[in-house]
Amino acid sequence: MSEIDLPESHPRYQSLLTRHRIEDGVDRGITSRQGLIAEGRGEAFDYLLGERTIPSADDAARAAAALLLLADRPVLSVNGNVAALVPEETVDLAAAVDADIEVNLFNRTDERMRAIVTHLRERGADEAGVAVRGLDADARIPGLDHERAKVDADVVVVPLEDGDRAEALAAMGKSEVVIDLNPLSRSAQAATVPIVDNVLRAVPNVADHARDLSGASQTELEAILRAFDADAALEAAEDAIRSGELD
Ligand code: PTJ
Repeated sequence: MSEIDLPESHPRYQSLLTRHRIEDGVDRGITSRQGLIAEGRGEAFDYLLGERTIPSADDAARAAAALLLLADRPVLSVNGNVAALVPEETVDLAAAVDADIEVNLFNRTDERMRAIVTHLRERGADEAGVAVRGLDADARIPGLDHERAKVDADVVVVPLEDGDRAEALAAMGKSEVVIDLNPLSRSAQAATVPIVDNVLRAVPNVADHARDLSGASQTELEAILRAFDADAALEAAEDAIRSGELD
């Protein structure tokens, strides 16, 4: 049994766990009400994908790990949905690739910023020595009229992001890893490495690949990245969704 009182073997386990975490996130002032809607949209895509990591998404997760290990200043961006769904996993990924975490909210309020920073610190960031930033935002992403924290990184992981921000980051010349269940979203299309998968599976998967690649040379990491084709990965995901090969 687990936090939702269902065995992991239950066919709706992952979906019910996700809903529970998002609801709880709203109750705790971490997730926005729009986050509930975003979750519903994500669930529909995940259902069509068969709630599994398709091979092209696993390749993308490996390429993302290589990109993060090659980065000088990697940053993992966290919003209200990510904080609710994968707090420990995000801290673990940050520790695996030596990244900072930065809280960036679409619907920014100081209360929610503080709640998320505290939540991540309590969920292992302080213990792992992972910096959680965002409260001291000074530089803004140009071209966005809503308030967003600074991004002074060379590689940014943006899970579940809205398209404006992903496009603005791409225009700034950042390398972006986007985790989004919708291969047609502007975020996924703007990404250097789009991972079409649920954050619940993708974040730990990237961390596993990073640990696996920790001894790889720069040349090997660059070769993994060169072999990755973002357009082909998006097409493979769209095919999987449209052909709907459900078990
Ligand atoms: O906490 P805030 O204020 O920063 O707000 C966060 C949300 C997610 C509400 C905000 O960024 C937003 O409105 O996003 P969108 O435009 O609804 O886009 C969310 C994208 O994430 C959609 O393409 C969904 O398919 C996708 N998505 C939803 N749940 C998941 C997901 N992708 C991966 N894993 C999920 N669990």
